[in-house]
Amino acid sequence: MWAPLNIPVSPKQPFTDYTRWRLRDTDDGRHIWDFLRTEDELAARPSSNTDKYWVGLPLNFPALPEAKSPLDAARNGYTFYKKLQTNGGHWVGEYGGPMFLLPGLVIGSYVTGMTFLEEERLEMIRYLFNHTHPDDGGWGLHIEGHSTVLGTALNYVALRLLGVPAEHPVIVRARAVLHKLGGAGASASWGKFWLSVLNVYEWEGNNPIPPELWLLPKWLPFHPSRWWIHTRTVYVPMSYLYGVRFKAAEDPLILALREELYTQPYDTIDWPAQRNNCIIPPLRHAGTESAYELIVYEDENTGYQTLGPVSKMMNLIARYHVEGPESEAYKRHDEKRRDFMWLASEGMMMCGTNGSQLWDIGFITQALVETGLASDENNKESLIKALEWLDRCQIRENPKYFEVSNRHRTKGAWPFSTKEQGYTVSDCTGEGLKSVLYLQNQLEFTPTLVSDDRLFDAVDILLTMQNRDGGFASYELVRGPRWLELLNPAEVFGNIMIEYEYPECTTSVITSLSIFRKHYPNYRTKEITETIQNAITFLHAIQQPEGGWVGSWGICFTYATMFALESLSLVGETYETSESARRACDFLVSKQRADGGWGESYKTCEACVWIEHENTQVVQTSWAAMALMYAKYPHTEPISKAVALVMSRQLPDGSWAQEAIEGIFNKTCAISYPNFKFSFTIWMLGKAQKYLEGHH
Ligand code: LAN
Repeated sequence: MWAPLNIPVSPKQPFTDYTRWRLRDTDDGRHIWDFLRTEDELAARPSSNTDKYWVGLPLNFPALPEAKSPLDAARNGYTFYKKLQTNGGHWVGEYGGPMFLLPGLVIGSYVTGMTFLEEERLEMIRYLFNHTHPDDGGWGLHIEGHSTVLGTALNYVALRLLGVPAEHPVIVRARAVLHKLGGAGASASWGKFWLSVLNVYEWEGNNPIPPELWLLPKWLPFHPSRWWIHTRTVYVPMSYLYGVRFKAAEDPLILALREELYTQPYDTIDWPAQRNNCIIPPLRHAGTESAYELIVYEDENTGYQTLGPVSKMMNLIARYHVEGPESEAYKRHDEKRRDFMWLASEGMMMCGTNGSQLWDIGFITQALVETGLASDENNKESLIKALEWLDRCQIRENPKYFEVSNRHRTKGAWPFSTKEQGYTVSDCTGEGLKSVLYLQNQLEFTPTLVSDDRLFDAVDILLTMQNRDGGFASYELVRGPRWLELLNPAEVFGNIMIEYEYPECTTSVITSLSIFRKHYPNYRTKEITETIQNAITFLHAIQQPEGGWVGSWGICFTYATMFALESLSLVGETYETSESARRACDFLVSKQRADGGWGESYKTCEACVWIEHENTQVVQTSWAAMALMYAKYPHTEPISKAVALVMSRQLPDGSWAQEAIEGIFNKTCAISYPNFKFSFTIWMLGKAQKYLEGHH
């Protein structure tokens, strides 16, 4: 058990001194929050705008001259946003939203004997207090979701492990919800898994997670190497920990939790009868061995952060189980937990990845070049710094174990967050490539840092990622059959068993290759042309009859339709020339609200039909207006109304306030992209200036 803490009841005020938190600024873009204890440390590290902004301390920037035009407003927006750029050149940002990640961090740390700073514990507690559902005091799958057993059981446990007593009012209220919902035994399978690791739920109550699958021949259509990379990367350590039946040592807190989590005494629970393991022990041993091998490869290839936050904590437990707390692996894992921990105004959370660095720098740099703001004298230095960061972020080699660990190549790719994380993502490579082309080839004052050969590497890798019907998936080619989805064991997520082709990934490849070929018309010309054509065919095929495209990673129609119309425009399809573009514009215009903006709920992503949000959103309004402009929509009114709405919500210092959550994954889980409220507003406003001038 960790040392006792004094826990205030109301989470409205910080539990720690917020003026002492600093975000470490590393060249490679790692995000680590340090708490400074001594006066010497404070003197050595004065707090930056970035520190203050992200924890919600006042910046007190002066009001900017009132914007008279969309471009003025865009410029004001960047005047603000530029002050948040790090010395390393990228922008930091919160990447929270999911409510099933922090419990993994806490449970994994607890069972392996890792600790947290007292301040980290206090702020994690505060974050969970602040995100109880206002109606009942439980927790859901993500911060805007209704209470579920999974969310409530796991976050309840996290709070108790962090040191909140069973009688604390937040805990009492949460326990009542948990019992009302049926107790922890009714949790989705991932919850049962974590509770088993903690030894407050019996392994017999889990469906089998056999590591032996790894021993099957790879040609089998359901072999785990064919699953979506996130699912299989989580499955590796899960099957290992299931295979060895990992259990934390009993202690008084664990014994207490066993009584708190269920509606009946622990001993009287009828755990589903121990299943007949049809697989004999030597095979189990071989299965766990090969799972362990994959765990080690994954750790070494990602600097011990792994592909994502779920596998991160499971790999850590497996390494502890085999190598113990004195090992190098243990130390490296311990340290890397902090890359996922993020401090916000409402406390400390665990993020969906170690950040969204590449993604954010990609959009803002393209926005600045397209709007012309890049050439403002006082923005030049900022753009050079951004290019330097993009240069450092490109992955230059294939990973060490990429064949044995079933990975796609990486040489030439850009990742979603940092180079160290090291995974190829199709659209991150597309956006990285575009940004570099914009900054290096379209501006006069920037140095050439990324050589032609390295740009060709990026193109080469994109060309390896097209699927037969022309679409692009996220990290790899689609490797498995669709029916595998029937075996999806995670009840709370949809479409996670295999890769799927996504509109966003496909459009990013279309746009980046189209822009690339303008600058390098002789490189792999024929293949690039064919790739673009096939991707466009795919894009047409997945357009909804009503005219929109369903987004998979952003909410929702406005997001994907913007990218789709950008892609179509690059091959000459616009409102005047293409039925498809026309249908898309008409669809979007039909959803514009009387106030000039757009607003769609995250629920749209699961329903695949438009569901209105209660409020108009500046980010979605920007996406919709950009979509119309890409398609050269002939009537200016919807666009000028959108501009007016976005300008009316701009604050005197040039920024915009945070509105509803922007992103989504696996159909159901919302995730934050707080930097979108800068990149897409600025981009749209600057673009609108040119568009509206062109129509006068
Ligand atoms: C992400 C974040 C980025 C996102 C985009 C680049 C935006 C997208 O266009 C392609 C897919 C990708 C890379 C993506 C995939 C799934 C991720 C990694 C996430 C949504 C962030 C968190 C999520 C991950 C699966 C969370 C852990 C949960 C599990 C179900 C394992």
